[in-house]
Amino acid sequence: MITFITGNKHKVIEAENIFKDYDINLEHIDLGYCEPQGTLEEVAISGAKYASRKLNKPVIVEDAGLFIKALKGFPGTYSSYVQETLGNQGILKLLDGVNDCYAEFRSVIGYCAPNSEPKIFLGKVIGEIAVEEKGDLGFAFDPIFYVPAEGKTFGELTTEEKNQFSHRKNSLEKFIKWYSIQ
Ligand code: ITT
Repeated sequence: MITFITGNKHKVIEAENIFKDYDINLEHIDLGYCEPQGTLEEVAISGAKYASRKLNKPVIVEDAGLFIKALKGFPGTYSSYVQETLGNQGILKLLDGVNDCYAEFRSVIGYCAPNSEPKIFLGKVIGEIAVEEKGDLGFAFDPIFYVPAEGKTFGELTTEEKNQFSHRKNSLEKFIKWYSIQ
């Protein structure tokens, strides 16, 4: 049994859908942990270590973000705050008149068991910031994250479809592969 520590219900839905193909039981607890200001990796390491000690259980946490090239990686580690404040319309305004629309989502999974040190697993997906919001599936930045190979934004993909190649799928799959041979 692994406990996924998150306060984001959308992450839980996606993770459950990914884990169902494997023989690993996943439970979810919204423990809340203090996120230091730092990289995704630093946040995942400290969160996983804190939660595994606190609950005395093996846990995973995830720190994720949207990195927009023309904005030098913004909102990156500030993604959650920026989504709540500027929102998708605010991001589209910042990119008004900008040609380079390259962006990537990154997800870092931190795993830790009570008596060991944390391990991290990085997943990415590359795409573009769309000119307008499209689709009402998914959450947060999904309607403005356009995937050229699909011809659709994440907001137009079902959980199953997004889970074929998302940043979260890639980080969780790396974790699952490692965990399965422990
Ligand atoms: P927890 O820390 O409790 O897991 P959170 O929502 O605060 O939940 P993060 O700190 O990892 O999660 O913040 C990442 C933010 O990046 C998240 O709140 C979204 O705004 C955005 N984000 C991450 N993954 C996303 C995805 O798959 N689709 C759309 N937006 C995403």
